[in-house]
Amino acid sequence: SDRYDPPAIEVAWQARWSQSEAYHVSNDDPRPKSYVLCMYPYPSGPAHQGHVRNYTFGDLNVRYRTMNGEAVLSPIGFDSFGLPAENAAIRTGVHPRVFTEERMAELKASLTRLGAAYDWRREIYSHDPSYIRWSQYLFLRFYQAGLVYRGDAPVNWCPGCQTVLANEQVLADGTCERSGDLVVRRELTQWFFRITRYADELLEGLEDLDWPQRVKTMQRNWIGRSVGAEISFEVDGLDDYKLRVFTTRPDTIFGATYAVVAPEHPDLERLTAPDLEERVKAFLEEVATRSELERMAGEDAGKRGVPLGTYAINPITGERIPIYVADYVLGHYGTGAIMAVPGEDDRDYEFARNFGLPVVETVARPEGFVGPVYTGPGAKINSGFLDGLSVEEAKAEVISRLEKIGAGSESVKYRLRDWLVSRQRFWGCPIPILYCQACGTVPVPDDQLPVLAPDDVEFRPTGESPLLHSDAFRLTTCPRCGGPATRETDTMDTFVDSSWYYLRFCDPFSEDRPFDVQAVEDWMPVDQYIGGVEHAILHLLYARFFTRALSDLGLAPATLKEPFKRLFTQGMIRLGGSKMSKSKGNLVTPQRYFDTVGADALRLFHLFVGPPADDFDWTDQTDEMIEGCHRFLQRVWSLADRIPVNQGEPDTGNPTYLVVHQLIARTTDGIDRWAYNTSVAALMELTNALSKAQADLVDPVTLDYGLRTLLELLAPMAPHIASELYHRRYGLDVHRQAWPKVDHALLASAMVTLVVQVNGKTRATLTIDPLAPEEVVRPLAQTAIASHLEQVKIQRVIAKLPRVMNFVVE
Ligand code: ANZ
Ligand code: ZN
Repeated sequence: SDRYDPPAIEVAWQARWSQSEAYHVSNDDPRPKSYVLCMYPYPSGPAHQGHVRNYTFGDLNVRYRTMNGEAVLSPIGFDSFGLPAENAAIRTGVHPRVFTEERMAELKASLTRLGAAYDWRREIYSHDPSYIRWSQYLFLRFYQAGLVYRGDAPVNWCPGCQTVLANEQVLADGTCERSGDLVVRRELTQWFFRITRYADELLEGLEDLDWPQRVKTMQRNWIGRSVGAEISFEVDGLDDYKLRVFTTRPDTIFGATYAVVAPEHPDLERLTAPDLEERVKAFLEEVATRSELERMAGEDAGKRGVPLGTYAINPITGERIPIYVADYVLGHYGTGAIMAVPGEDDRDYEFARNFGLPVVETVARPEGFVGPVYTGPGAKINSGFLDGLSVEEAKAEVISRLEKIGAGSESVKYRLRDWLVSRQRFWGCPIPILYCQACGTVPVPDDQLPVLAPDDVEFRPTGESPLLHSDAFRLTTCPRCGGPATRETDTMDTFVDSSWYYLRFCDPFSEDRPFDVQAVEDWMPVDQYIGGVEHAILHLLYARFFTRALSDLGLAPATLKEPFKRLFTQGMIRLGGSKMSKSKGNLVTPQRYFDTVGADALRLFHLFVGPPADDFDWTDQTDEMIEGCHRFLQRVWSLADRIPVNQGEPDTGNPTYLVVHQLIARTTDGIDRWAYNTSVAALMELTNALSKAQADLVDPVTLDYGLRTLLELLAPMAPHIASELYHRRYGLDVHRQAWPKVDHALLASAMVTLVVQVNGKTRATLTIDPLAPEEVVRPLAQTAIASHLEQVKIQRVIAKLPRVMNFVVE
């Protein structure tokens, strides 16, 4: 018997998996289909521990589902466009493709070394000309459907560099990181996806998704649906003009003591009295230097503004109120103008105090309330015909009055803005549009796709895309009139690439279309999507938009509305303590562990360290824990050495047999609940139980049965050692075995009664598995006595499992 040598057996099994194409699935596979997907990685070089964690979870799901009899689509690819490669090109002169493909090869090698099982035939990467072609093709379908348009949008503009800057290139003090000049905001014509058309659908679609609540909440807030009213104010001295404001509190209209327009408001000039033009102009120049965040939340936010010298007429009260321009009102939200109610709105109050404007309270304050601004419910006061109504009643009443007099109506607004996809960058998917003097904006014909960037360009630190200076690329002929035309030189946001890659994975083989609709229908939606919470908003929202739009355009199945049925967002790994330093940073690269304790131990550690959704700190003790996982696998190895192969019918009456089934149940339950740490704990327990049984000379067939089951349960978590031992013992591939089935009748007969108490009084009894740990039992117990836990606080839980669980409450 030889010693456990993880690197040797792991590399050997990886070679076998790759040769045997074990995880290739075909679209006509007869088994029930499922689709497990990890967010495709940005190729940043060799894997780091975040990758290891992510792809370990993904691989566990793939192998587990496969053992459960499913045909599992497990593809991978690379989100290979993006800024880092372009910046490296500027620094080193190496072409972004060369740089990117080196990083891709490194990451691919790490993923393979981790033992993750993929159908590599389906690999896709964003910069592949065939992927570019179909990204451009889809862009043009959206364009034809009116879901892509060109419009003006503010960008960060550096007057020194004469170029647009990404947000990351603007320093905290608002200056350019390169020139040191003050960055200003400027309008530029750019391309947009009309995602706002789907705002309501994207909101409603969240309901049925099996996603973490907090991710759904983030998406809801990002879409930001507000119900209120649009109200028209006449402006003194301006005939045929109405200033439209958006408010969520039309009931407060009697307290509107001034109005405000955003600095970007299109009618600002008309609304400015001649003697104030100079002051307004100076104010606008000052505003242009501030970010949106500073405007809304910075110091002095809400206190800056200038009166316009004009007056609006309140359509309900007939009152004349001054109009201001102020930077706490944003140009692109609502109507870009508000009625200000300092009695019931904090920002309005700050501003009113600063400018000495009157405050009128329109809601009765509850007894004991202190403070100038009250935003809660109550009876209307100082509000004419609304007095005595509740806030909600008053809203409805005002809206119906406004409708009668033609001065307003109910209105719904969204925070969500259209998706700006133009990037002034080289390393991205070119936008397939031409500009012709005669014909205007012309889409590149499908048969001229893909539009590819040329290779012979120069990368210079000017901040401008080399495409702008490549005449070979830029100058072309118009496909409509044959006259001279120029190409769009902007490329697409890389989020466009990640908005449809999961569809292409279903059918990366088609040469004549982005994907076969039937293949997408067969595999989609993704049954389990896995990734970081940093993608909770943009990527997931854009992908959901793409799926819905493609479905509506007939390019994806009509029934496919949501791409990701179930989402799991894993916790983050924080580097703690002394490991923070860069010089020691190499201590945590996976390679070091691959070469010593092996991938299986590292995988097991990531599964064992805590609930997968939680963050954890990588500290000086972490190595100790990985070492511990290695020792556990060594115990499994030597146990297999001590237990001879003895196939036959196990003794179902043997206590060891019962333990095996109790632990099958717990391992399976842990996997199904994404509580992998409890599954690993169960396997450790099983190993101990078998060790003891072996020492006690338990029936050899039952022992062998126990060990065989242990290896099957271990297979999705530590696939190499499980494969090796299983193959040595039984000559079979463990990953092709059926997932062990629990003998439920046996477990039921071994169940015990748990008494659930509140402050020592019995309130319920439960039948439980005698080995179930507290974390499994507690939620069951809590549900059983839910009525006794209402309106009390649990102080402590005293558990004497499996007999008693006592909740001490206040
Ligand atoms: C009067 C009022 C009275 C308001 C009151 C609030 C409280 P949400 O919920 O985010 O939709 N508002 C409208 N457009 C704005 C803009 N472009 N920039 C900044 N603020 C704007 O908020 C809607 C409320 O935010 C609107 O209702 C408006 O102030 C302000 F007691 O109108 B309210
Ligand atoms: Zn033309």
